[in-house]
Amino acid sequence: MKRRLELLLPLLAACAHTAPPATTPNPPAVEISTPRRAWWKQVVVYQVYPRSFQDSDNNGVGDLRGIVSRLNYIKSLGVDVVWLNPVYQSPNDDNGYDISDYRAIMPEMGTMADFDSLLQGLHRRGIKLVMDLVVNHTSDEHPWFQQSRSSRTNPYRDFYHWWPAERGTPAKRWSFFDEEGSAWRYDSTTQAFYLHYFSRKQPDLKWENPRVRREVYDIMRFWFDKGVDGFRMDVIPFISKDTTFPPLPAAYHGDYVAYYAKGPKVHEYLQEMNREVLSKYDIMTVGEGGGVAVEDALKFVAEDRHELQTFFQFELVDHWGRRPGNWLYPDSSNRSLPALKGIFTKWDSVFATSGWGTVFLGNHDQSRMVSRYGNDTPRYRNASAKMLQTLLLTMRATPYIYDGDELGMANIRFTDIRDYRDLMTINYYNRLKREGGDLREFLAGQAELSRDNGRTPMQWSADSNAGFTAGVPWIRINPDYRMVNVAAEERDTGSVLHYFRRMIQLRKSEPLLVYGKYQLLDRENPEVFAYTRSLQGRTLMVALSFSAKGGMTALPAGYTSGKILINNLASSPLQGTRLELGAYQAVVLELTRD
Ligand code: TEU
Repeated sequence: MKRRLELLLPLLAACAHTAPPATTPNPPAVEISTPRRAWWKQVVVYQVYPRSFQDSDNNGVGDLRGIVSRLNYIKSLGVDVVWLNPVYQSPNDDNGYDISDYRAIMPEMGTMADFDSLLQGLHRRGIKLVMDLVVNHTSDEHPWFQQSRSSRTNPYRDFYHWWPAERGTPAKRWSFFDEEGSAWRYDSTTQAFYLHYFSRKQPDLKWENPRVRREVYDIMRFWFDKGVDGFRMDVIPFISKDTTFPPLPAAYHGDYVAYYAKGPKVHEYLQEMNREVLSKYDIMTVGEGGGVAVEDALKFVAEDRHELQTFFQFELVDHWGRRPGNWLYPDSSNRSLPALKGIFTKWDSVFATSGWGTVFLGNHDQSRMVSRYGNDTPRYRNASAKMLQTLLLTMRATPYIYDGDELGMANIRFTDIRDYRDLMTINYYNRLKREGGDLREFLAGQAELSRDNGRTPMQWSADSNAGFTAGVPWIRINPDYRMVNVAAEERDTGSVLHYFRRMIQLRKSEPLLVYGKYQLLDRENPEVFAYTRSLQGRTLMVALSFSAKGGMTALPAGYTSGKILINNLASSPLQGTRLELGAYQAVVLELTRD
């Protein structure tokens, strides 16, 4: 029956859209929005940042065998998929996002045999593995680039974007990481500039060349044939370029990322990739969708486009608490709970009838979620970390949890530039220094926002170096590890870790939390984010206090009581049909009408 209903849904949707009378603003709210089911919509994904997860050979860098030794822990969380950041051969200018051999493992991470045992170990435990696919650019040490730069007539010349110097200086393109800000780098060997949206050691591949695309598809097949279960595709909307390289159109001044994400052939290439590779395997795909505006979202993920299944949207993480126009600096006035709710609600509605969303609040490019969206002071850290987990696990979207966030790990807040390892922070600092900028202000901002906040090692125990390594860790360990670590949280049933496991169990036992319709409540409430999720006559309500002062809200009209399914504090917030939430309180209730 359920299956038949699903088959009917697109039909119902089509009917609902046939020419309503001119006066009807919206089609009636029939439950046409129940999405088709798929395994990759139901999973909870756990992101493992391999450099910082577990070191097995005491060189201070996490590695594959280290992850293998922690598989039972990963299994115990209840997650279904691991997304692994790049472990391929790389000179590590950008921690593996600069690949010099796509079919080899970098020695710091181990060997291909170690990779195989990780894949088998995960599969034996019923966990899938998603790899990072970084193909907008390679390392400048990749043999393709070595060939390409060697002469203008080399067969690999056309694997990258070159601008011959006799044509003058190319039109400005901004780089995310470059010390001088430009995405063009002059190379004297052939007297030409090459394009690099990221660091000068990350030249952009020329997707316009069909040989490049064939190589990429071969790499993808290599990993799928090994048994990996999907790809997270790094900056995938950037792959297509207008190769005439005109001046950046005025509409994109101040937002070059949006321009990069709108290349003329991006959809043609993704459709080809889907036809050639993705459609042949039962796998999952998630594109890193930086720069993709909400109105373009479905072009990437609507089922009938045959491109990707999902992507990460950056509207929240790129702007929340950041200075408009320069994301390296914080701006605490640039955060309001109604705005945050608006973003979640808008993105939910995009995928109401086709496509599918993702939700995340932290990853290896972000500071820690509890520090950024919650409150990491000792008094509120646990409650606010649990509250944010509740949000992630009750949205209609595939949730991604970054390692350490299941413990409530917080920002380390480096104050000395020598502690930083991230080229983005270091290069920008050097540039500012050269230009005589305000270094103190910059460092104060990075203490809150730097990517290294999210890259400090996993905190396993109160032993030395948090049980991460017996060597010298590649980046400092947050000194709070003595309090916040896996071993301590395992012992304490009230810990963030225990709550995380309960919350995952709740999501997995309630298909409603995956597929149910989302409805925002109490839109303007400045302290409480509340919404319902409903499916087949049942309704759950989620109420989250984003404030140390707590907050008030109420059951939606028509409901008289609620049964608490999960609560991150000991006290019940229910007072009749009102909810009086404590500081950072989070509850999920099943609503009833008497
Ligand atoms: O990140 C791309 C990146 O810089 C985004 O975080 C960007 O700020 C966003 O898309 C803009 O909206 C990816 C990787 O996650 C990162 O670690 C790499 O450094 C980068 O690509 C280069 O490969």
